[in-house]
Formats: sequence, structure tokens, C-alpha cells
Amino acid sequence: MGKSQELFDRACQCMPGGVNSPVRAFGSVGMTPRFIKSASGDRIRDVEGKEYIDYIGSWGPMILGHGHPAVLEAVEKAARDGLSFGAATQREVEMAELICEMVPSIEMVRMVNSGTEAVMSAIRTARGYTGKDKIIKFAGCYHGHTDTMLVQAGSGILTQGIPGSAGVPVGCTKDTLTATYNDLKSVEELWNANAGQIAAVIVEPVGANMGVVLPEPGFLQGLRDLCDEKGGLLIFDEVITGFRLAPDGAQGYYGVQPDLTTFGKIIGGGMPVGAYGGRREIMSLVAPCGPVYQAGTLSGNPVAMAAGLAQLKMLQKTPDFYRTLNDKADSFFEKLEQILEDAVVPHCLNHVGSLGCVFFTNRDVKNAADAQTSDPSRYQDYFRHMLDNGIYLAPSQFEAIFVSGAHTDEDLEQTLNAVSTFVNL
Ligand code: KE4
Repeated sequence: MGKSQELFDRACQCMPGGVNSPVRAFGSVGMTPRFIKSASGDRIRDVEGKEYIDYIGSWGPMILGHGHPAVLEAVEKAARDGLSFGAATQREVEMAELICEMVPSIEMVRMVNSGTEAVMSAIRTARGYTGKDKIIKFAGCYHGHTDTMLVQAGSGILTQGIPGSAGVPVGCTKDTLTATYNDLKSVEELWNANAGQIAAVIVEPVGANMGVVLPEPGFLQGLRDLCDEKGGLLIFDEVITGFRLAPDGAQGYYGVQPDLTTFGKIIGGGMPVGAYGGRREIMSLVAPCGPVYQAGTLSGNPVAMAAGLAQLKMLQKTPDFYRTLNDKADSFFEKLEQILEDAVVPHCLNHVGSLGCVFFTNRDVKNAADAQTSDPSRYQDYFRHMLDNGIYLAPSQFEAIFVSGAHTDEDLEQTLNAVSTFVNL
């Protein structure tokens, strides 16, 4: 652990918490983070040369695994052409056309540089289109760190157990209303109490920032129906689920079409990329063709577009990629469930497609409050045991396991064996 500790000590002198994003700090598992040097396929290697089977995959982007040749080759070629021009390029057009082709609800799309930026811009667009200010979100859902979304958010906010963030003026959050995930009644009550003021409902179609929480049957369609009935927009935050559950994301997987969708992670192939898009009549309001202003120096960056295009094209053209990945992941999670059952461990294992999460609670986990009944010290022991056995999981209960196309049967089996030794200690 010497080199990671040495680097962490240095980092803590000049970087808040020694990291550039809180969830990487291993705070909730009480450990020094492993500093990663390289990765390939389903494996990452730290600065001490120790190798781990990786279930974070950069928090979602690495659905093909690390260092896919097609992605690396595309990045190298694009870099030689030029890193950034601040001008229109062909690759941006190709990316927009591909997203519109793969996701039927998207007629127009704007590239940005992160999921946060995508959400911030989609909310502004929804407010501009409807002329209304209030937004309904769900406790435990995380939509990036834009001020208006830092209300009962998930991911690092939930991990740290804080209701929001310092530095966010009440003026930024007074129009953010919080409902309970999987509880349509809580949405309807908020809407009735704020009749005529709701611009949009934003939701992770699969909650993946409070651990993994699946939409109950009828929940997503119920949101669609409420938005249609009450005159608001439905925004699916598919930064995690987009191009993961299916070529057309959770909206394709569950058959519910939003008005706007936000993307990130997979569409960048590991490079900084976000996007938001939806119906033409809505997106036509975005500058320069409309009054909703949004801009970005590196938006549609040619190298990032090359990485994202290479990955999306691989996903689109690999026969049965999603069925193969989802079947492989289903089999893994079902075996994991059996191990936990056989060991009579209080747990709730939620999974869909290549996303999953183990909660150490005897309750079903259907919302943020349920997720918070999970035993944090048990999760910490689980995380440490798995890391000692060469398995790199999320250093927080309120994140997801990401299975990739590169995870081998042998590595999945090794992972299950490590879980088995843990629960039978
Ligand atoms: P970014 O700004 O981090 O690219 O995306 C924000 C975001 C928006 N929407 C959803 C559903 C997200 O999951 C995210 C970011 N996800 C976290 C992982 N839970 C990123 C990891 C991190 O914060 O370091």
C-alpha cells in the first residue's frame, strides 16, 4: 500500500480530500484509496502493481471493458488530426445522427462535457419550453452537482449522509420539489400542491445512486401519464442507464418515452462527454436557434467524439451485445443471490441488466429510505474483504456494480467465490 499511501498523502496537501471526486476517496469504507495506474479488459492495476477485477468501470463508461482496441485506435487517430478546434466538426454530426438513430425519442441532441452539464441544460430547456419553474426530483436520485439538483441527492451526498450541499442559496433550491421513488402518489400530491408551476419531473429510470433501485411496475408509465395529464415534461436522466440496459437505454428497456433525456459516461467511451436531447420542438429552443442559452468550449470535442463514436458503433454492430451482456450479468447476480440465501445473510440484491447492488438489510429496497437501512459497517467489511481478494467494488453502499462485456466467466466465478468466503467467514 506504500505508493498509494504516499500519493494520497501528497494529494491531501493540494486537493480537497485528496481526490477530484468525493466517491473516489474511500471515505465511507475507511481506507486509503488505491491509486490506479492502468487497466485493460475487466481488470485495473494499482501503482503497487496489484490487479483487481473492476466492477466500477469508471462509474459506467467502460461497458466494453478498458482499452478496447477500436476505441484506442479512434482516439489516437483523432488526436493526430487535432485535439480541439472550437469549431464545427464532422464527428459531432456523426455522433448526433447516431444517438438519434439509436434512441427513437431523440430528434435533436446537444453535446456537453459531463452528466451534470447535461442535466443542468435539460432543466433549463424544460423551464424555457414550459415557462414554469418548479422541478420534481426523487430522494436518492443523483443528477450531478448542479445547484438545483443538490437536494436529497444520491451518490456521494447519500454516502456522506448530508441533505444537500453548503454554498447552495435557498433561491436555487426553492423550486426543487422532492418525491419518493416508486411512489406515484407522492408525485401527484406535490403536483396538486404546486398546480400550474411544474416544468418537469426528472428521474433516473433505474435508481443507480442509492445503490440500485428498480422502478416498480407502472412507476415510469405513471410518471409519463402524470406529465401528460398535468402538462409537464418528463426528463429521464440516463447518464448511467443510457446505452447500458439496451441500445435505447432504460426508455427502450421499459418502453416509456420521456420528452428529454440526459446522457453521459458510455457516450464518451471514457472521455469527458455528456449530452441532452429530445423532441425537436423542445430542443429547437436551445441557442443559437432559440432563447435557451447553453454553450461549451470543449462541447463535441473531436477526440471525445471519436472515443464515444467508436464505443457506440461497437455496441450497435456487435450482434446480440446487449442480450449476451444482460444474460451474463443475470446469471452472475442469480448465483450471487443463491450464495447470500444459502448463507442466510440479511440482504437485498437488486439488479437489472448489467447493473446491480447488494444491500445488507432484511428489507426490500425500493427507495432511498429503504436503502439507508443497509448496515454500513457490514458493507465496509464486504468491500474490504473483496478488495483483499482482488475484487474492486464501489467504495460506497450507494453506488452500483457495473458488469461489462469484458468480464470473463472465470473472473465472475472468482468474484462469487470471494463473496462466498466473506459470507461464510
Ligand atoms: P457527471 O457530471 O459526474 O459526469 O454526471 C453526473 C451524473 C448525472 N446523472 C446520473 C444518473 C449520474 O449517475 C451521474 C454521475 N454518477 C456518479 C456515480 N454515481 C459519478 C461518479 C462521481 O461522482 O465521481
